[in-house]
Amino acid sequence: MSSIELQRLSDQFIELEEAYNAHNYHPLPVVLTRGAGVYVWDVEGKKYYDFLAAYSAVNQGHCHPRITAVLIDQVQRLTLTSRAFYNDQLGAYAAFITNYFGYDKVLPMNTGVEAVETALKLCRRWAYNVKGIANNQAKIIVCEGNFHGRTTGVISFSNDPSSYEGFGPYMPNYVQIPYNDLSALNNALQDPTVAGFLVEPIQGEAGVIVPTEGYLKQAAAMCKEANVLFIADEVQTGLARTGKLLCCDHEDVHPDILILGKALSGGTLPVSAVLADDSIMLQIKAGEHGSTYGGNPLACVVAMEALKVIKEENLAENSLLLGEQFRKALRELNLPLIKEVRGKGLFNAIELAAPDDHTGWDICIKMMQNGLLAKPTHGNKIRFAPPLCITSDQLMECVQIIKNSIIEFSSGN
Ligand code: IF1
Repeated sequence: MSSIELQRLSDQFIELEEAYNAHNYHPLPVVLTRGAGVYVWDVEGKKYYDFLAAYSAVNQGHCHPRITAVLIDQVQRLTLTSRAFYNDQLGAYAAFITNYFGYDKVLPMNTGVEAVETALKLCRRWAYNVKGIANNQAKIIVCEGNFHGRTTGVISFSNDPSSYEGFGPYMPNYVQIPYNDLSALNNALQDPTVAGFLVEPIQGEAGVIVPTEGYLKQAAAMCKEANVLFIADEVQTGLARTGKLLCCDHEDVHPDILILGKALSGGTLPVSAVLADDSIMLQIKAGEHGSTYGGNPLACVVAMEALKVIKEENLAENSLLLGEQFRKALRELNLPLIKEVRGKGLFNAIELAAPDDHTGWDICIKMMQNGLLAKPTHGNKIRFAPPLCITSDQLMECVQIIKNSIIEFSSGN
């Protein structure tokens, strides 16, 4: 087919989606049809480096053979029983993941936001049953710039209008404080009706905002002192993304409630999890919380294999080492348009010295034309988060693509 015919092919897929799918996203104009490791291919046969990794849901790489193998085996045997009955995979998975992260219990859910909502319910139930806060009075501290998902409950404590505007009324009793501000946290913790502090160890959607060294450690200690639960949302920062198994591990913080999602399934199907010890987890009794697919046998086998791959392929170590290389190489480009390079492990972003909010998009279009896919966040920041199986040579090739794309953009090519 000619390049015109191929472009027409992509357009047909785009037009079909525009015609029948909700317009709740603004995707880059690329139609993907295959993925393997760090690569994805579009319908025209063009190959790209995937530097978004489905928002860190394919840390293990696209279509990891070990994960797809256990999925294919289980999907032909038993996919879903509901929790009305036991199944032969959930117990093994629960034992595996609680041991893997060092908690008494796991509550399995599906999407990240369901796990966040579950953590909030656990925190409130603990507040009433254990801390002794009066019923319906529990408050939870959250940070400005947060992103924890898109349910009406969770957007109630967002301060990003694109997340909450026009979806009210909102859930009360959330206290917003500035991120990375221990004094503000200390003040908020003086309120005896505070039950929990929900925080992203690095704020992803806000543009990979890395807090000051020691922030998480001191915040966790202050919460302990105030008998408030430290709740870490590691949906995006967890599972080796930042160069440790959990981002909290950089400061030896063990959250009271740990929230996982995304790469927990290696990008095959929605699998999330909430981990906590018995004093918290057993405050929810039979019939008081759940979901149709939570803990389904297919999710269990996939998640176990996805977790094994992370450790056996040393993805955290690779992320830590290559993240350093990536930030160093980007900084050494000395490109005027790059105002800041920040991140931890292979969870990075650049902030552009651009006054408008379309420069990020325009540069992502250039990088797409040059074979690398990334997405801007809040206009002038571009997140770079490839699968953690990327090699140093591949990473350096991507630095060249980023460099050439920014130079082409700057010179108007
Ligand atoms: C979108 C980004 C947004 C998350 C954290 C919970 C969830 C997410 C820290 C909810 C989800 C996704 C959602 C997706 C784009 C992406 C995202 F930060 F990763 F870039 F939106 F901010 N906690 N993040 O990052 O998990 O329910 O989606 O499984 O909604 O546009 P989910």
